[in-house]
Amino acid sequence: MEDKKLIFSGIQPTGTFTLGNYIGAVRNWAPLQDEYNCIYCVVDMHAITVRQDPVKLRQNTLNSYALLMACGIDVEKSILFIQSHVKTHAELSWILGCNTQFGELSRMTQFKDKSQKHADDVNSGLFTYPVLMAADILAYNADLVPVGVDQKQHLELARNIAQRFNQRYGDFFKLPEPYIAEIGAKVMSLQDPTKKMSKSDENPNSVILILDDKDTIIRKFKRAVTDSETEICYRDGKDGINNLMTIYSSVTGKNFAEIESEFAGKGYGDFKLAVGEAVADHLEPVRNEFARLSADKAYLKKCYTEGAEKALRYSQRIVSKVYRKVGFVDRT
Ligand code: ATP
Ligand code: LTN
Repeated sequence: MEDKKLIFSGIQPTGTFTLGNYIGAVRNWAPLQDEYNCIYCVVDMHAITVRQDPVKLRQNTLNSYALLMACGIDVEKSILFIQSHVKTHAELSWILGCNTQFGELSRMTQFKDKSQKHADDVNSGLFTYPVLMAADILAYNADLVPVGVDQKQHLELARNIAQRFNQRYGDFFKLPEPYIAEIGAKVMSLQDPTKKMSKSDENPNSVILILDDKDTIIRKFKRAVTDSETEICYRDGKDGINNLMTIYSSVTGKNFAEIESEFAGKGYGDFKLAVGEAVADHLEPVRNEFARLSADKAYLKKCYTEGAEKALRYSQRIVSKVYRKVGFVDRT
């Protein structure tokens, strides 16, 4: 690889990507491919921190891989692979776990949220989830990590773990920086605009899936919760409208002032319809490309096999050095 900065990011195959995943994370990944060396990963090992049906997990993992390609990740330019195919992630995770404090992990808000949501299965993987995430990033010594704003805390922890390792064993890891989009870093639920739009939301009307068809997308936007006023403008307290404006802005490229004047004097109904149409039109090429790719299983398999080989080769160099640093005996 040429001497460019390295980007790493991952997404869980816990279902079809939402518009939140797309706007907050995945759509920003493709444009980075020319300027940086990029490594992207479907994190199936993270997904099993909450119960998954094995048949669905396998299908969701393959779909997520194809969806990333449909969103413009080019396997000729970037390394795109499935986490469980590359053993260095789990190996490094163990070592990093021995350099992470119980107290640090206890403070993670995602752990608190998810252990409340899945109170019958607060397993140790859920607790050490951020350690595996740090291993994903540090196994490649990545410089930048594009994520939505909800992952900022995990990234800060990854930096702290790297720093502690460097203090104990000598400078080795780079401290990865978050790379967060200015607009759309947190897309909110359409039914409760104070909550983030999430794949695991039980109410399907809260969430736009990027494979939803046009009618479904428009119907969900028509039902979006707003407020009892009439004016379309971005203002504190107008969470629903602010969210719709953010979404509209990120798919059309228009800024908030342009959107306000476009809809001056018009009602919420017109605005919701316009947002629905703009989103559906924007996502149509992604849907078409996904359908094309999913039909070619042999090609997909070739891509993820080669991706895993490249990722293993890259990360193995780094993880071998870590083994030596912590005092493990060379195998050969
Ligand atoms: P789950 O609801 O199953 O926990 P999720 O929808 O949060 O999943 P992840 O796989 O955890 O999805 O996240 C993938 C990427 O999408 C991350 O970078 C995350 O920050 C980003 N992301 C997730 N939800 C949103 C959202 N509502 N707005 C912006 N970015 C988001
Ligand atoms: N925790 C992230 C997914 C994820 C990730 C990563 C993101 C796992 N490993 C490494 C960036 C870098 C999430 O839930 N969105």
